[in-house]
Amino acid sequence: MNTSKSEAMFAEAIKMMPGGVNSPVRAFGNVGRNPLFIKKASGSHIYDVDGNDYIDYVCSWGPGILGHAHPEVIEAVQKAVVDGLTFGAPTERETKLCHLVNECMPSMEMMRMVSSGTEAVMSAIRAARGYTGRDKIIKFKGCYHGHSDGLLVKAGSAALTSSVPDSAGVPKSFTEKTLVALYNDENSVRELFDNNKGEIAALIVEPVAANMGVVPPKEGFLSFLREITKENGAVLIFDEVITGFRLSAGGAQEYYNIKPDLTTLGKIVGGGMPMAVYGGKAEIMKCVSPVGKVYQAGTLSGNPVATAAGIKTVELLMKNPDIYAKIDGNAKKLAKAYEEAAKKNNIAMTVNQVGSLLCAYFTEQKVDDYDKATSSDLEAFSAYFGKMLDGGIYVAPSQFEAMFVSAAHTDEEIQKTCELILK
Ligand code: HOZ
Repeated sequence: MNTSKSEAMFAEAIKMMPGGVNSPVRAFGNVGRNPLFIKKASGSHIYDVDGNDYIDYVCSWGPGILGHAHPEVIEAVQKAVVDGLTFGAPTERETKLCHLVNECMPSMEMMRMVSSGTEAVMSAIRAARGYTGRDKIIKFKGCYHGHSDGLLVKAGSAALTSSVPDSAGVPKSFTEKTLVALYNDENSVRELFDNNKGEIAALIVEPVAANMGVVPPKEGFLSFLREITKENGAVLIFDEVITGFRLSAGGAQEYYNIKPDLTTLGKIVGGGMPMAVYGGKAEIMKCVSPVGKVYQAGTLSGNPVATAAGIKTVELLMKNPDIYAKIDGNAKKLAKAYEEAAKKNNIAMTVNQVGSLLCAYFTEQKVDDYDKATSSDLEAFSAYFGKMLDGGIYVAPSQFEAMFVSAAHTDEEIQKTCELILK
């Protein structure tokens, strides 16, 4: 496979950007390769600048549930663009998107649009603190909620593979109100609530942890979180930046039938444009400025082009609920292929799959938390990644990211992927 143009572009990029990239995981740092520079993407395929064509299971880390450059989404964006790129003033589209989100996730009675998942989470936590008048929050080891200072504690995603669990540059005092519990471990949560009575503003969780690979919640874990937060007067925040509109149109909260107090959305809700949302109980959201005293603002918040892409994407998902059975079924086929390949080649492997999210870990342990996820053999992962890439399949260049299946993946492509996995 010729990647000479990508190599040349990378050599230039590293002079100008740390690692040559604008987000660390893209640097392919832990898989012994240099990143591919992408020219375009369409449907289930992504094409690099050397003309190589890959079946894509990164899907821009989640937004591409309909496949890349869906014609109806592109048309909506093109129509919006000619009227102007940004106004910094209200548009009708923002309210329309709010109604669609509320229809899918009734727990989101009121909401705010921002520009990234990081911003959504940061703002939701501020709202929870303003509402409760308390300072401490609980997060889970291995759950990733963006790169704001207070949340870069035992985070997942690239913070796992870069071997810097807690980022440099974050003052200790900024994270001292962030308490860390163990995912899927009820006792660890109970202990934190018991030891910090009346002090916890919020508990934030990825309902399916998808930044340490893919780790589903144990049965009853999410309802336990619902109960204990209620008992302690703390706000339950579901970080659905990945799971929102992916596990179902109503996200993980519909999939597991749990109603959080606040939710953060990103990725799919912007239809591939930089947009995210936070929202939930009106009583809490009314604490946000200008109604309440919790400040949050942004020039590009509720951007007219991003809202056009988001509206069309959400409408298409709502109109075509069969998509979910299809992508779930295809993810199951892939999971089965991994399991068969592991058996055939006598490789220690555990496969986790929830809806269209999946992850194969190179470990024989059942992966239900951070420590087990990080027991995966990363050299074996690198070898597997190289085999897939050379075979024309683009999967995340990190063990601790999910594999995303989209509605654009055809049966033939799933079959081709299964065959390569089994090779
Ligand atoms: N934190 C994102 C993955 N979980 C980063 C995605 C990107 O590099 O675009």
